[in-house]
Amino acid sequence: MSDPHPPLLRVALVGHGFMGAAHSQAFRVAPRFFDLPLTPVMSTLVGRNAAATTTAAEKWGWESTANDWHDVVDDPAIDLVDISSPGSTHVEIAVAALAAGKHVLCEKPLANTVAEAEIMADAAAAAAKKGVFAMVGFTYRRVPAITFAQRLVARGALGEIRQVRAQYLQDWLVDEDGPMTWRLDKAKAGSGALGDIGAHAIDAVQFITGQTLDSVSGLLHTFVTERPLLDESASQTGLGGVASSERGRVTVDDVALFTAKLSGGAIGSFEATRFATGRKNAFRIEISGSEGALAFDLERENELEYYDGTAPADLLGFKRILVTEPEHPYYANWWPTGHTIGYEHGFSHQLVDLVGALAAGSSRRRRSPTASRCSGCSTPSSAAPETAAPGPSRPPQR
Ligand code: SOE
Repeated sequence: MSDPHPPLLRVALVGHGFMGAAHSQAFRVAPRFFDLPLTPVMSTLVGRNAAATTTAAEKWGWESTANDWHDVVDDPAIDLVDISSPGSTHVEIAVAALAAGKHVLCEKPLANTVAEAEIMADAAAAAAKKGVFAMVGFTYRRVPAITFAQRLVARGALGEIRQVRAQYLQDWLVDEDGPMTWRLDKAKAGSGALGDIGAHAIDAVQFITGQTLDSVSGLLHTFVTERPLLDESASQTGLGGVASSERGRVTVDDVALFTAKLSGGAIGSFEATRFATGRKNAFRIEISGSEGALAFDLERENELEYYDGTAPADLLGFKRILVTEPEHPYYANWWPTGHTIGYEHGFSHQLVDLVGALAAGSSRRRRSPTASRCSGCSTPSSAAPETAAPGPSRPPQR
């Protein structure tokens, strides 16, 4: 039986952009679907811009705000510091938080340089001796299909792993007038596609195969070296911004390509790009073993393809497994069998339309299907065309 009143875990989140929103959503939702042994309390949201931080805190339900991360590191009430700010801030915050006895969750890439990462690893090792916990936010390890892929490899379903292919393909920088955000500034982000999305490819491959990357050979390339600067106040919010007429220098890679040798004898090819025209968030991994293979694509995140090379010849072929069964990792706490992760958002959209219709008054067209009987009408009410849903605020931007 789970504890009906688990102890509290008072959290401070640093950053309220794209990742801040994603982490806030996790703190709200996870305790409602999973019986957690500690109850996260959304205590303090930290951001430099006071107005933007207050707005984000109210939106997500954080109890209070701070505009300097030292405040939460010094606050004895805080148990966990979640670092979702740009990479350049990670080392200082993480080391101080660990030294103050706070548990730390730090977004990837962990640090902007190897030297910083080593300092953080040492701080985490020292803190661990005092029972303080540190973790890097490689969320894709927790996509049920990826966790399941790792389990299949670990139980020998693929035999000896020989080759891996990992691609993380996005296209949000194809427009050369797309503005400079902090993600294009090496001083803040550390690197471009390599650290932002290539890091996921590297981590997922190491996680699934249980092998580390021993040696690599590759290239980095930047196609667009100057971009319009963002209006400073807007860029701090992480919620988009207005491009100014000035241009700034892009100091990170647009594309990273490399091959690697893995510790267990496998070889791999990796590609991370923000210039894969038409590909929005295609994170693909294929693992080829002596007895089988796996293929995953984040754009179909509820699926895993599995090839059993030991099957009778007339049955050979990739099989699509829908990773939505109670037997699959994490899944049992979500929805009944087959109801994909993502199913829940239909209900959110329904609520958006319902509330929009209520606010709009009598407009019937917004409420399809309605509960009313449609006598003699030529178009069934359930088929009434929708009007555009009232748009919520813009999504968090990179
Ligand atoms: C966070 O995990 C992250 O890597 C972001 O930093 C990327 O920009 C996003 O595209 C994928 O997720």
